[in-house]
Formats: sequence, structure tokens, C-alpha cells
Amino acid sequence: MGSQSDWETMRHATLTLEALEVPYEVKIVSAHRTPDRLADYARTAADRGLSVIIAGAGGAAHLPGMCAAWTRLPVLGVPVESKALKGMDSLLSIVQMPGGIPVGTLAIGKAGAINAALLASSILAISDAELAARLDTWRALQTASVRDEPEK
Ligand code: RP5
Repeated sequence: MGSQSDWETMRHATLTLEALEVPYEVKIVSAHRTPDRLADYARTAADRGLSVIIAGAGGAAHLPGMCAAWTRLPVLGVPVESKALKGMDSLLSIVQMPGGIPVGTLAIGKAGAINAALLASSILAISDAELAARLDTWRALQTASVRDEPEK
């Protein structure tokens, strides 16, 4: 994530990964304030054994795109809700990548963080049958938790 202030949103990705028993690491890497850290992180990610990167940032959210520029790993971008523009700035900064360098862009805020974790898990589950089974269970539990009618 681009800042400590993104944690309140991005922690939902970590909670989802934990529920699915997917190992992860969490780092603060700012495209603007720590550009060298970003380059090092993204350029070495594949060799360090990472498989998917979830990059959450807000405002002028260049982190996911710059991360994707430095690595061939799939990058999932989470637009963090900004105070001034409610995350529309984050969304547009992340989604509108030039052809050739993709970023898979999720929804603004908490839903996007959760879905980034689920999408990363789906990608990993292609070659991990045990994770695929955990993901199926997670989805079945979610389905079972939805009431037929609203509680009054
Ligand atoms: C972005 O700027 C971060 O991703 C964060 O969402 C936003 C504001 O950062 P802070 O000023 O709160 O550190 O780089």
C-alpha cells in the first residue's frame, strides 16, 4: 500500500487472505515518497517467490501502475477512498492504464480490498487444488449466510 493511511482499507485484503490460508506479506511502498523502494520491491518480487501483487493506493494512485511497469507478475489495484474526491481520483488513476501494461482494477475501498484478495486467491487456485477447495468452501459459506428475507 502507498501509505499507513491505506491500512484501514487494505487490512480487509489481509483478513480475507488469512481466512483462505493464503500466505502474504504487507509493505508500505509509495510511488511518490519512496520511488526507489517501489522499484526494488517490484523488480525483485518474482525472484523472491511472490505470485500476485495487490497494490492499494489513493489520490494520484500511481503505485499499481508503476508496480506493473517493473514486474510481469499480475498486479491487482485497489483504489483507496480519498477524502477530497471519494476515491474517484484513485479509481481513474489505477484503471486507465495504457495498452501493454495491465493492472486488474477492483472497486473503490473495502469491497475492492476484499475482492482483490479473492481474485488473487482464484489466480493461485488454478495451480493449487487445496486452495481451490478452500475457496469453494468460502464461497459456499457466504452463499449460506445470505438470508431469504430481511430480518425485521
Ligand atoms: C497515496 O496518497 C496513498 O496511497 C494514500 O492513499 C494517499 C494519502 O497518503 P497520506 O498523505 O495519508 O500518507 O500515496
